[in-house]
Amino acid sequence: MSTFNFAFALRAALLAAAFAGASTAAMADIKDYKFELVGETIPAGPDKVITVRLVNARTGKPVPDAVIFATRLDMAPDGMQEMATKITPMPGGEPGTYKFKATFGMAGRWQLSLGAKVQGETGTVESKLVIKATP
Ligand SMILES: [Cu+2]
Repeated sequence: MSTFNFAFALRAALLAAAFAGASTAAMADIKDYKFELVGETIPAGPDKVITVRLVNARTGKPVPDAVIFATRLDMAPDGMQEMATKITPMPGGEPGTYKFKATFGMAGRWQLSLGAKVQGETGTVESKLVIKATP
């Protein structure tokens, strides 16, 4: 093998390795992302703050700058799906956590439905979390 051919082969191998690495990273699936509640119980009452964390389940890392576009909070887990309450996004929180304000009109289990778009991923993260409002 001449010096030229060796250099070419080495460069091709490095390129192939770099490409393989890049394509693995790009293959992260939208299903790898999930929401977690930060604290599972909240006292019932007005203007309570709900904090959720969006994580990449493969890496365990929080995911900042997601666009949360669908939210609903109702008492479906206690058979009262018609009992919905307004939910308002709030600024602040650590990167990867998202805060909302809501009024929990009664104690019991509330279901928080969330949808999110993650930067660089196609598809939608959809999640339903159950929050327990305590008396
Ligand atoms: Cu209720």
